[in-house]
Amino acid sequence: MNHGQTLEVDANTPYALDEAGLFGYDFVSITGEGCPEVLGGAAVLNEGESLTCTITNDDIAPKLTVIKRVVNNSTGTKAAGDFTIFVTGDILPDLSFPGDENGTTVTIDAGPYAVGEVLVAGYTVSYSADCIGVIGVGEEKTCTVTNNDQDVLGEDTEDGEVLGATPQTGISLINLLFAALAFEVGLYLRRRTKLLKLIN
Ligand SMILES: [Ca+2]
Ligand SMILES: [Ca+2]
Repeated sequence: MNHGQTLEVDANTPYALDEAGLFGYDFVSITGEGCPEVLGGAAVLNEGESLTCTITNDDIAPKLTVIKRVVNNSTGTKAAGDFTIFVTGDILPDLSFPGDENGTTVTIDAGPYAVGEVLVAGYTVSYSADCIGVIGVGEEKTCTVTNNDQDVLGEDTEDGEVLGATPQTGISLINLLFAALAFEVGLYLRRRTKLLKLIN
């Protein structure tokens, strides 16, 4: 049965009250006089009696883990903590924290999100697939941000990397790119939501 529905039952017969698990939601309580207090608990009604029970669920905040990898196979000396990670989304205020090889887990709002970082001179950056996307209640995703130290110009490349021209340091540049990216994701989702509403 659905929300607000009334069901006719036989008198003096125990009926168990339960709900099918809804992904991303925790069971909180059943309230109402004469109602069982736990899922699966039974209620018995006399003739002519009626019973109203309220089941409360709570949405589970999505979790995002950001793993920071730094590859120093040229002459780089930076560690994970020398990089600053950003997480941005449709609703949540932007989060910012230092990188960690063991991963940093944050709870975020359901919806679109994107992970970025402040560019560090002399390092290239690459993001795994789940560093941008949409996350639902109860979901857990992992994003890996990998930095590789750039070979110094004029030196032999040991790992076939493309030599970077001038390494960028621009906090403002990355923020701009990042904001544009997050905006695009948000825009896409709002369009999709509208479309779904039209279809249904
Ligand atoms: Ca909640
Ligand atoms: Ca390298």
